[in-house]
Amino acid sequence: MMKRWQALKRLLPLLAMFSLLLSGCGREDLSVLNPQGPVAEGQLGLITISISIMALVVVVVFVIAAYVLIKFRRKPGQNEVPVQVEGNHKLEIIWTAIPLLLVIVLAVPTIQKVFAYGEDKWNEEGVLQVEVTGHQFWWEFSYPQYDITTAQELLMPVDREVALRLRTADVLHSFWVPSLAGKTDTNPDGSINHMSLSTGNPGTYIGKCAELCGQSHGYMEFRVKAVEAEQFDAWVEAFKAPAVLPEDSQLAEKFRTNCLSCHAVGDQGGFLGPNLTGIGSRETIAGILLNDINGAKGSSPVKDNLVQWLSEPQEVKPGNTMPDPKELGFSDEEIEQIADYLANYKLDY
Ligand code: HEC
Ligand SMILES: [Cu+2]
Repeated sequence: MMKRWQALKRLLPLLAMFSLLLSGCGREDLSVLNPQGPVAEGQLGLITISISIMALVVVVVFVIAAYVLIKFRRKPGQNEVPVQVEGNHKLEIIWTAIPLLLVIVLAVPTIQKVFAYGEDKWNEEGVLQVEVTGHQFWWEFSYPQYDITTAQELLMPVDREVALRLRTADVLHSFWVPSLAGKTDTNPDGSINHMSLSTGNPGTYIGKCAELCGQSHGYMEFRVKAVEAEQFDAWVEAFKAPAVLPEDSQLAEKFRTNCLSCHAVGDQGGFLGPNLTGIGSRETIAGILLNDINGAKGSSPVKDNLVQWLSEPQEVKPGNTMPDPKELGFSDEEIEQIADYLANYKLDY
């Protein structure tokens, strides 16, 4: 007895460490336990049903096991072999029927919801259509109804259903916004997956790629920003304004030839990289450097983050496909100027 206690005592610090480690896993903003829309609410319902059934089974089994262990244990002086029982129809039927019933109770709502949430609502009246494309390691959002393509931040109006068509430009990714809906894979076989989401609460909801997709998979974050309908309309209008380029014409030319081969601003440029229109009013740079006044060092966190990204893109997101601007011939000073230009490229909405 004494020995066992000593061994346990030695394990205690280890157990304490594990519980500390695990407590670090919870991120408030990535929790499914605080749903902000009907889809996430339904999914939380499924979690609740399955955990309740599981807990019920565990409790019943443990109570029966404890009862049997105590009641039928060998008592002092009791040496004869107890009566041996083989087969009991009643019991066998009971312990087959109950699990079957539990599985049915779990399966019916699960199958219903899995199909309902993956339904194609693209052509339903009044929905906002958004095409989602996963890239290593960023998200592209296109709004065919408005002829807009943006990245990293999916802006949506509150109280309007958003129908999503999901695909990938390269490997398997998974679109997941814990507070609103998910997860839905983007398949490399060219097929398109559907899902929908909506919320009545304005706010910023964090999303994450939920399918290991390469070196910087863990940094493949995005935001879903729900705003009032008027604000959404203002964003659409601001987005469609003519492109803003750096004021210095030499720098503008350098930016156009080196950066707009992949990036777009306004109606100019390409789509191999994230659209940079209005990047100064986004909440992140590259989806992972937070433009939060309290979080970043300087007086302009957006600019600081841009400088950091443009100076060492491979440090921020190892394995990403953007070339190092320094290798494209940009000096530290020019990076500073480009960062300044992009930080001030804001959309008024
Ligand atoms: C070969 C294509 C390519 C070129 C050229 C290129 N980029 Fe990029 N850029 C990318 C890709 C791809 C990403 C997304 C990286 C990621 O997040 O995984 C990116 C990301 C960015 C971001 C962050 C975007 C966001 O949504 O937060 C900025 C800012 C940026 N690039 C600026 C520049 C500038 C300035 C230049 C010119 C010096 C440039 N890029 C040249 C492909 C390119
Ligand atoms: Cu991914």
